[in-house]
Amino acid sequence: MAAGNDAIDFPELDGKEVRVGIIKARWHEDITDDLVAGVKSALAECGVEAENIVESEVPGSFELPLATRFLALSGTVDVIIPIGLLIKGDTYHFEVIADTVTRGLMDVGLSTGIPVIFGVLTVNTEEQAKYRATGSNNHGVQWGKAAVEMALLRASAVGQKGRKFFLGFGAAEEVGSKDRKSTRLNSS
Ligand code: DLZ
Repeated sequence: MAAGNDAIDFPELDGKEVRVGIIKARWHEDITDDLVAGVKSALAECGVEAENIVESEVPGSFELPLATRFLALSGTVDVIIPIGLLIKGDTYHFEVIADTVTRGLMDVGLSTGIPVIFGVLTVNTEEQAKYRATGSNNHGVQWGKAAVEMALLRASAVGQKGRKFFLGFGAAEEVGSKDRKSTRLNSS
């Protein structure tokens, strides 16, 4: 059975108007940095402009859902890729937070309508993590492509391709490419 990046094919994806948020957790940072690099290589391949990529970070994976929600509500991005690594250790930490973080991230996508990609590796060992964060098996690559695909799906679903929704926080008008107009939900 195909695994990793061989497990899925992506169509041609035109990301030139897509704005992407990346939030990295700093636990196991050498590996989450590699995952971010994988994401960025896929975004570049899809034509996402560097100026349309917003990057932020949090201490650990537990902080990812709230940070993702803040960014989703800012109205400044079309899709968010939270990136973290949870390694099963000697304590009960992994069991306590793996499901919670997953559910939290899913909830942000469903409640805000901004697609959230699941960029959290949940593994038993550091070796497993490294295998999934390097070379042709870098899972960040499929997360980046999934992000562009979901952003385009949302644009098509809401019928507002190329426009932003202002959902509550932040200064949406100040971010993104300059020739694109911001819009408020209830503007005339
Ligand atoms: C505390 C902790 C532990 C033990 N392990 C991890 C981990 O493997 N991956 C990760 O992203 N974060 C870990 N953390 C930190 C928590 O996610 C969180 O940052 C702290 O508990 C502070 O809320």
